[in-house]
Amino acid sequence: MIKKNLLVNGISRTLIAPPDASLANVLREQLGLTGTKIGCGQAQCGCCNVILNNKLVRSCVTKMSKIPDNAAVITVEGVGTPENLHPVQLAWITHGGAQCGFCSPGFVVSTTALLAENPNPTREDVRDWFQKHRNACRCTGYKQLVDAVMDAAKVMRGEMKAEELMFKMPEDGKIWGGKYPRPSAVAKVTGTLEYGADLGLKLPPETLCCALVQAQVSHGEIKSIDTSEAEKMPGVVKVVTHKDIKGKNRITGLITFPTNKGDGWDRPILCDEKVFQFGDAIAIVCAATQSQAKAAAEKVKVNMEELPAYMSAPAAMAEDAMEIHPGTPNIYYIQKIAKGKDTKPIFEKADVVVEDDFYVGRQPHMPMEPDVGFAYLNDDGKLCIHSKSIALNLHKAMIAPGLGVEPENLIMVQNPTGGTFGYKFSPTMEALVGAACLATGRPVFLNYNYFQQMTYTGKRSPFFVNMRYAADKDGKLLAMETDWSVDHGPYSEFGDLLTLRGAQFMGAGYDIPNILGEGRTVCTNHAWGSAFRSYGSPQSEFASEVLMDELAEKLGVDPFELRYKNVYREGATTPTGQKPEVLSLPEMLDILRPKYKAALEKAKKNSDGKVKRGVGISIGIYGCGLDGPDGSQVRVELNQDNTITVFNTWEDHGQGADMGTLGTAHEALRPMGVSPDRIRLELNDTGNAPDSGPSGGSRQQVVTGRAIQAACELLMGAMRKSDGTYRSYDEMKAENISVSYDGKWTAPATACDENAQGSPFAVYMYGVFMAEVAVELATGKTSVEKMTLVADIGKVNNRLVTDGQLYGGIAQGIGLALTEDFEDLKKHSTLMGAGFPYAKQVTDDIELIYVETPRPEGPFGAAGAGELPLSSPHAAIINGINNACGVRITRLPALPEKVLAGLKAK
Ligand code: MCN
Ligand code: FES
Ligand code: FES
Repeated sequence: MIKKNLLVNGISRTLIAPPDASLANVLREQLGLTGTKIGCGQAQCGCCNVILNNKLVRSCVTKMSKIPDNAAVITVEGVGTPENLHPVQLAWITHGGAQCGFCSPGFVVSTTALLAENPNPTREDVRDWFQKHRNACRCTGYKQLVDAVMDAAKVMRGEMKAEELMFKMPEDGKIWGGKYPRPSAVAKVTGTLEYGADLGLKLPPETLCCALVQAQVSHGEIKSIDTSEAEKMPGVVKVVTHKDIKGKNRITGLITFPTNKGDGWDRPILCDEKVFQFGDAIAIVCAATQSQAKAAAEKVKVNMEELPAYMSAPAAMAEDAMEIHPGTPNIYYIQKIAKGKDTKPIFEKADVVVEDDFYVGRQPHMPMEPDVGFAYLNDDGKLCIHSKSIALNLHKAMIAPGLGVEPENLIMVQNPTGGTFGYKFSPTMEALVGAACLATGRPVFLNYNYFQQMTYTGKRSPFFVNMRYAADKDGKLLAMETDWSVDHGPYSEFGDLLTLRGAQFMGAGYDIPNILGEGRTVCTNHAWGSAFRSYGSPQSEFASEVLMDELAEKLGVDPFELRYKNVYREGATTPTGQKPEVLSLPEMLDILRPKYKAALEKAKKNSDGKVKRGVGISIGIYGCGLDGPDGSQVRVELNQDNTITVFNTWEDHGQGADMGTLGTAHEALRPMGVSPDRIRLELNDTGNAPDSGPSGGSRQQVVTGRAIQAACELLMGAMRKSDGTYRSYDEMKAENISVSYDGKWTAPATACDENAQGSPFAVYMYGVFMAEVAVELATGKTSVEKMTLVADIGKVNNRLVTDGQLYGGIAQGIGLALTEDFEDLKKHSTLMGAGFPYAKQVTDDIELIYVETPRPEGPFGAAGAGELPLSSPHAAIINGINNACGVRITRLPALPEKVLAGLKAK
């Protein structure tokens, strides 16, 4: 131990700590300053930024022994407080800089250090600073962050008053469609919002810390598990194995498709007979401290016979491949699509045919907050699990039988969450902490490190696609044929549904009268497939949007005009034979056309022997909802103080469930004139909220939005008096009228049949992406210089939120196109190794153009927003590369060496 005196936020502190303890841990655990977050723990994200003796440092790698005595430390708590916000924090709120907010304290501290050094930075200075200091944000695409820094700097230089930065309530009291800051923003930018790891530190003293014993191979048969040595280690209370689990010890994938050859009971909570992928959990050590649990986990001996690992769909589909789950074929689900006439004669006679193979890989989600959660038994003996779940009721059904708990005795709660981007549509550690809590009878806490986050959570499932288009000589699409294989990793949950997405979104946006195709879900030993934002459409639309450019090239026409000719118009149907609910694509393309022409000219003018510039277009479409009659339920209650509480499970990844709920409820209650501060939110606790379904499939604004609207209308109806005024709480009680109302809504949609025909979504999102790229001829390096998105997401609830959704999704599209991958278990297991896009990889020049076509089924005309921006921006970038230098990339990511090889081959 060493003794250090530190001046923390101006207060003198004496600290006794191990010399190798990190400053981040000491601040959080010993001083309770949990505003300093730990993301990567590896100096790659800046979530842990503090200012140490006037210098910005990453406190996760700053050892106590290296800190000079009497050093001055400033954490986010020292920058400003909720009552006394620093201009940087205020600007962050006003510009929508905090989505999940997990990166916000680090950025706020980083910006404070920047402005102390350079009070008048340019936008590029700001971006350079964030790049240099590795401040990473996965939600925002950085643009709103730079906007915030520029305004904060103005305030600090005295060129703008802080009041000018504050949100002003419009005179008509309407916040729908405006920029009202999200309710959680103040807590996020001041570091006072408590995420799972922060809450974990504040659990009662009897709480046990968990450490996992995990598979070090990708496929193997377990011969024995010896826990005897580990049990004797200091502080260990129990080593939990499959033998301690009272239920089926399986997470059910809730298979709903009758033709699925698996039964869905394929994912062990703790492995018993086999391990199916690297990192699979085999045992959980529960001990008094984290370090004791980790030390003991090292002592668990697992005798394993390694089996051949099938690390891709083609490998697992090979004739001689063994069944990964014995008794279930590796190809366990087939999805066909058949629309219109037989395509064979059409292809034979067509004027033009194009065909190509495409691959979109295993994109990692890379949220800033690694997976975390805890469990305890409440006073009623119910098991309560708090996690990052974005599918609370679904997870309850998926894990209860495996744990041996009745669903009514299981309560699921979502902690404030630092981003998921879909990986939390699958349960991760929920069943593990549940099992550990039941086995020990004590509260338990589990926090993954970033290596575990990367290697032992689900990933985007790679698609191997072959696609053909037939067209007439004028470019009218006549038919499409598709064949796709989905590498879904070892666990089946939602793999069939994802394969169906291939049928629904390949060719989406175009009126293709005749389609024939087949997709298959393949079990492999690589990372299990979980939802990732836009679920299936980035894989599907990459193929159909790049092939569209190949068709234009063969026809010798402009790819923009070829799209214009074929997009949905009156009489058109989607690939599933559905009539689109609105027809805004021609209008959207008309808006973009002059910008496209100007961009092409600019690209040509600015190309030379060293750098070639080009422009690419893509159409992006995604549905809002779960297939078919997706439903949601919400409760509203009038409180004694005449405020109104909304109860729902609109889980918040960071997208803004709080603002979504508030904005929708406020608009619904506007006839009564309730101000936003009188609407309270009780979100994401299955113990007190009805089931609003998961936050997947960009469904909540539409489906839960409609349920909020319904509940508010019921309450208002009950409160309305004959003279048009409204009853107070006391009046309601006096007249014995209920103050609590459940609103429900079910989408008027029909699930697809075995040929993928149906009307699966009542509402869709539509987008047109334009990428302006530059390719360096000597290296093959591509940079995206500008992105434009014309988006029709219906009427907008909150512009700060939707701007943030669109910017952030585009940034992930840039990553998907150029750098991101999770193929190599070693190389790709860190943020930097997996190609995480930092500030300088994401262009600062992103233009958003909204076409707000009201949706007949959306609440106040809204569609969803979350997934549109990642549906096909990568296809526009890849098309831009071809336009720039004639290299067609069909396997992502377009790393410099791939582009260079293409240039050399020409
Ligand atoms: N919204 C709006 N006006 C509209 C449509 C939406 O203001 N016309 C707002 C909503 O109020 C909500 C947000 O935009 O705050 C997204 O709404 P919606 O599209 O309905 O999506 P969900 O709320 O169901 O959120 C899920 C969606 C998905 S599926 C993923 S994955 C995702 C995403 O949103 N992951 C995210 N956005 C994310 N954003 C962040 N920061 N982090 C993630 O992990
Ligand atoms: Fe410290 Fe990521 S840089 S947590
Ligand atoms: Fe930056 Fe979520 S707001 S990571």
